[in-house]
Amino acid sequence: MAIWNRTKECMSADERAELQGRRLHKIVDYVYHNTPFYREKMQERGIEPGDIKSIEDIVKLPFTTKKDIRDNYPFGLQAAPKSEIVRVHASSGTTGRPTIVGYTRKDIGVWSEIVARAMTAFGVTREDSFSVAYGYGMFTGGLGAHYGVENLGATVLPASTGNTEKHARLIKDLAITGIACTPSYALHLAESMEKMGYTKDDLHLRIGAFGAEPWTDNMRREIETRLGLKAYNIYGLSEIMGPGVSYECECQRGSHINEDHFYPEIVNPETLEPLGRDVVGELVFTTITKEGMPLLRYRTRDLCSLMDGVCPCGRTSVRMGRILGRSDDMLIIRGINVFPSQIESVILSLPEFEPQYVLVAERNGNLDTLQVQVEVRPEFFTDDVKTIELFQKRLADKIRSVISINATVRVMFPGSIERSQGKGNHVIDNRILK
Ligand code: DLL
Repeated sequence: MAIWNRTKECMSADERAELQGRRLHKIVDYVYHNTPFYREKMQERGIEPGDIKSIEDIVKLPFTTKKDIRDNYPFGLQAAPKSEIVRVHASSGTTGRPTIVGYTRKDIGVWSEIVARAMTAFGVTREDSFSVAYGYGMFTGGLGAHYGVENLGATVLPASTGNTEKHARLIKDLAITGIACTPSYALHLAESMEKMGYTKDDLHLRIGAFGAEPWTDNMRREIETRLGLKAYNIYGLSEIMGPGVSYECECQRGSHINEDHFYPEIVNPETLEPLGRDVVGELVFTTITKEGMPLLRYRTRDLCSLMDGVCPCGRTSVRMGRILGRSDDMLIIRGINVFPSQIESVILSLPEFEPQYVLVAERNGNLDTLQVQVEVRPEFFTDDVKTIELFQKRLADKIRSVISINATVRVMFPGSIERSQGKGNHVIDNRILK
């Protein structure tokens, strides 16, 4: 398959390290002189831009957290002057102050370049028509994917979220060949299309660019079967850029990081000690070319590992494994770490359940309880209590054997769990309120 930017995506390890070192030095010098926050942090550590000579020197630099960005709301971490900022995005779905990220014209150019790299890796060409069904607006998904698809030269249908029936109809009538949205929305769309009586043969979909939330290989297979396409992972976060920080290629052995723009590290989330790249830990990024709001060693809270080495696709950039969860939304039930994605995998390993579920954590006295509410598939739906109890027991037993956790299972009617247009929310933690 084609490669969008062979020079950058297939660099030798030495060439890349040299480029990263040069860019790191430049960005550190830039933030030192333009962001008082970083100047102070570096002065506290007794370091100056001149101390950062190669990429290995990155460990001398301070970390940055989401709290740092919030504490400097709205524009405290912005390095470029206001006159250079052409776009501002604001993070979605968080409590308190939103995270504001400003982009210069050059930043927008880099962003549309990295998304074009991703789309090319998914096999998108100028002949494709792509529906972008991430939310447009302050969320980075819609506009981020949009600019990349346009840059590549394919046609964009800026569908955004909502209005699912009209969207489904246009996918069919306009012979749309690609779709970019969250995996939860892809399933919702599949369901709506099934209700509208469409079959895979009415559609021309062949490529899906899914991300913005954790998903599993079981979910990938489910979406692929129901929509009749090949599903690829695209990862990103608004603080660093938006979608396109990393992307899968046809080999689907991890997602290639655009390392010439974002330098990744894996650290222990408790001690912040750098870990081996192949160990699961917290992913940290330094933006080495960004002008609007460059970040040094930003703690993503995402847990994953990295894979070095040349991929059979020819790209040499480091790959990240699937996000196993976040170090901050991981549920701890009676001392056991539980990631929603683990439960999802178990649910999908049984034929009677839809991948529509909510995990409800409660505290009874001092004891944590976990309830898994999950929809039964319409074809398995019955009002026979014995059968429903059997379904509940089967799932509870499997969760116990795979994740070593006792959960109660509540089987829900088909269609009764609220569908998400954007990122799915699978966790209700009522313990936090107490
Ligand atoms: O979700 C940017 C994006 C839009 C990525 C569209 C991909 C596609 P935020 O709203 O800032 O930005 O959320 C970032 O979402 O730290 C991860 O926890 C999670 N996330 C994003 N992509 C993936 C993915 C966008 N492919 C946070 N797999 C990140 C798993 C993902 N988690």
